Amino acid sequence: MDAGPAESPSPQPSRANGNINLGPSVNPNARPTDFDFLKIIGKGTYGKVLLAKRKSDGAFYAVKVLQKKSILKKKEQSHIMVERNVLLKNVQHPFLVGLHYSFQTPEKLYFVLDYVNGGELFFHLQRERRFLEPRARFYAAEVASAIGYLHSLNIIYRDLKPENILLDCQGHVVLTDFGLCKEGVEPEETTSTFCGTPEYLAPEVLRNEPYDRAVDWWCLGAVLYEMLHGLLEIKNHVFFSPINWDDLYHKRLTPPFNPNVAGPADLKHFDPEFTQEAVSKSIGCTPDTVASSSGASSAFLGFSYGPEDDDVLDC
Ligand code: ISQ
Repeated sequence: MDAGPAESPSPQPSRANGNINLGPSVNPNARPTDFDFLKIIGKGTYGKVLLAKRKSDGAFYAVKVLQKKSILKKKEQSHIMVERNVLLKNVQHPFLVGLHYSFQTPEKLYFVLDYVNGGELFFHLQRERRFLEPRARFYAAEVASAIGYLHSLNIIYRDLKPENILLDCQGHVVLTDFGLCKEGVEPEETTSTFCGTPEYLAPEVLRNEPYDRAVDWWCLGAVLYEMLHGLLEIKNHVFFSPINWDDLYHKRLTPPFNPNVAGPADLKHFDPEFTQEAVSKSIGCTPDTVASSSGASSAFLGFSYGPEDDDVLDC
């Protein structure tokens, strides 16, 4: 923190004058005109993150700007307060984004954060498809270090995913986006608020069941898997971009070629080398006569599979 925090121990928002209590990080003298806002570098549900240059000293920051009106709805507000509290709970770790100070105008909240410009891990992973094991291990270890630290403060991160993992200019991990963290969950305690990105969420979170800090290790496992095995599933490859996979699955796409068969007995597309061969009589025997003599029936228990009676062909 490089701004002298104001005395404000209460974590509760105060709506007097439309002001929100930003707690100890608030810098009462700061204002938006202190900065030149240069670029938008991120967007989320609650606002934007901008690259900003402080006029007084030329320092660069990532300034997260949130619209009060969009967060004053109760649920969302609790997220922001959680974010503020998490960022302020003296949460300081080499791999967690640092909050320098915060301030507000009648319409907006401003969080002045470390600016990191090594890119999203997700971006690098997409470009390189996958990382070799030592590189994946390095990132996973830095993330694990940050997660372990949050857990030591009884904070569950919950929304670990490659988009929230940035790299700093040296290539170290920086975790951002504490808006979805769950505070104050003791080791033996569980919580059940649903939040986060479905792809990476632990099953208990998805099922809305009570969960604990183990969900973060689940997410780390998912991220590590993606780092090692590649982000794409083949279905997301640009080659397949015109394909709607749901339409495809439901056979709503017209095939580019019609085999034009006359009916089930039309075998013109099978190799005559097969179709001209005589069918052995034993193939038509009942299971009893074949299996009982060889003792083979028990070796293939459960092998038979089939629809009930109507084993019909479509054409
Ligand atoms: C810091 N630097 C770059 C981007 C960011 C996005 C969100 C939060 C902090 C950030």
